[in-house]
Amino acid sequence: MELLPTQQVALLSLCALYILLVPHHFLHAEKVPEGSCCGYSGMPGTPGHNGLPGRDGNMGEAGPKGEKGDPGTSGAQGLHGKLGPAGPAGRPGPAGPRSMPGPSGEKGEKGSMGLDGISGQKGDQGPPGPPGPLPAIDLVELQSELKALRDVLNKVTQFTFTKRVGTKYFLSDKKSGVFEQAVAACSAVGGVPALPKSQEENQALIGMMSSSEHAWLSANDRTAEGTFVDLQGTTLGFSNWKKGEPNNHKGVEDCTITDFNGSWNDVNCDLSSIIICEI
Ligand code: FUC
Ligand code: CA
Repeated sequence: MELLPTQQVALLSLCALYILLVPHHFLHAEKVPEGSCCGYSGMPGTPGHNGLPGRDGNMGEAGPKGEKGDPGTSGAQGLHGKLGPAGPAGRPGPAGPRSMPGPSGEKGEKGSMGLDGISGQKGDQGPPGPPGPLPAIDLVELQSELKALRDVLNKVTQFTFTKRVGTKYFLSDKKSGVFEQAVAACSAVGGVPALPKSQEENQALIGMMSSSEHAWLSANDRTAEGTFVDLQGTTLGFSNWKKGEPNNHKGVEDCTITDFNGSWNDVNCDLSSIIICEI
């Protein structure tokens, strides 16, 4: 027969009450006078069932302190600190190079009239002025200029005959050849056969020629008959043609020579003439 939960609780309660009361009954049983009671105590009942599980106990006391843990990993790098204060000013640099002395002073004023009534002489020339300000020197430009000068010097000193006019140099060993040989020889020194660009240059050129000589010029009309150009194909800005020239005599004259007088004539390019270069 199944008991309802309330019935089970009532039964258990009765059992508990019995367990509490029966020992008490036995302890006091002797004190009851014989014959005063209505009957004998019964036999102890069978032990009751185990009770239900008790409630959770209270939390225990705090345990002992644990051992020290391992060090943690390094944190990320922090932000930059603030800019520090400016350092102290540096020591003054060494004195710069001394510049060139300035130009001499102007002549002094005429002296005042002397005691004897004769006018005074002009004063002596003043002393040189103080050194002028140092010029700004661009060392890179200076080195480049120096190299260019060396290059020109090396070329110029290779030739027996040289003539400078402005920034141009005419160079020659008075060797002869056809026009193409003149072009090749001049190209070897970074130049071209002579081509005066002014009367001054034309005069300078003939200044290095003897009376019987004629020399090649760069001027030619090989590309377009009648149109004389330089070796870059640029039309001439200056020319000094002899009267009646260029005449393309016999239809075979595409190159140019100058004679000792500086007069130009178109001639056959295969003619032999002296080679004078310009750089
Ligand atoms: C003139 C010149 C020619 C050639 C000839 C002998 O006709 O124009 O170039 O020198 O003389
Ligand atoms: Ca001619």
